[in-house]
Amino acid sequence: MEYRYLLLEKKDGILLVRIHRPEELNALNADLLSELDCAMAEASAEEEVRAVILTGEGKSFVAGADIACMSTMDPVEAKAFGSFGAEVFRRIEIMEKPVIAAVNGYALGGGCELAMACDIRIASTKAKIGQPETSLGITPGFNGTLRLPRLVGLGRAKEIILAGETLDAAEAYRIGLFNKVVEPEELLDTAWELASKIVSRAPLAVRYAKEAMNNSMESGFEAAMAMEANLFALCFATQDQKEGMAAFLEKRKAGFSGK
Ligand code: CO8
Repeated sequence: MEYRYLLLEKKDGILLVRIHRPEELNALNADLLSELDCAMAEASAEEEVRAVILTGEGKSFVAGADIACMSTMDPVEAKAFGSFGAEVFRRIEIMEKPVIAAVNGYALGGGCELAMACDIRIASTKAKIGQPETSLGITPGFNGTLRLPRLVGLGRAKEIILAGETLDAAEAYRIGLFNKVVEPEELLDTAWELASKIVSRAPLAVRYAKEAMNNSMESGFEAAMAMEANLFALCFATQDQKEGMAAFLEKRKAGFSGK
């Protein structure tokens, strides 16, 4: 598919998706959200893609949902737009392949929510992240009220969302919202290095581990225990489990097939 707002690059099992809507600091309108949804669905379907890195072009990762578009919405339109964005982000969160956000600049409102839907967040020292919605007279609408408390704890999430705060990269790292902060010129290399490391592991084990962790945050302890046990057992039906363990015992590097 031809994309208007996304630039895609694929190499060594990794898909780099750059959000490119420079005049609006990569603000999310419905078309951009649809393109993102489509690119992620393609990445899910393509066997050669094993990890995705999501970043923004210019000084912004994503400066939020498009305020100009939202300004004239009635409640029905707002609900449809909010639900659509939330569904797109949910599909990213639960896709079978790992997604790393390389947060290069502003990640505000919907931008923070998009970064949180990714599995891991690597940020540049120039990144700024937060949920300024209450200063616009709205609540977060792409599930920031669900994911921020899970990532940083309820007290800190309430402080950020109720006060409409924006954090610098160091503070976001301190509270666990960013996994790592690096100089801007090192951002993509760092994200790429991490993605490469993940890609070198057994793909099904990576997929099941992600599924188990997502599930553990969303279900009761006993149900999560059962899910982990099942996914763990499922690994023993794969060639990669046999190869990984044989390689260890034979003191050689494993060659995984993804089967
Ligand atoms: N939407 C639309 N346009 C935007 C947005 C945005 N979110 N952010 C920036 N822009 C535009 C500006 O209007 C400006 O356009 P123009 O050149 O035509 O005036 C251009 O981008 C450049 O922006 P600035 O001149 O403001 O650049 P600065 O470097 O001075 O400031 C900031 C950068 C701090 C990022 C500033 O642009 C800003 O505060 N932006 C808004 C950030 C924000 O509030 N984001 C949250 C939006 S609400 C949201 O995301 C809710 C998600 C859930 C929605 C559910 C729907 C129902």
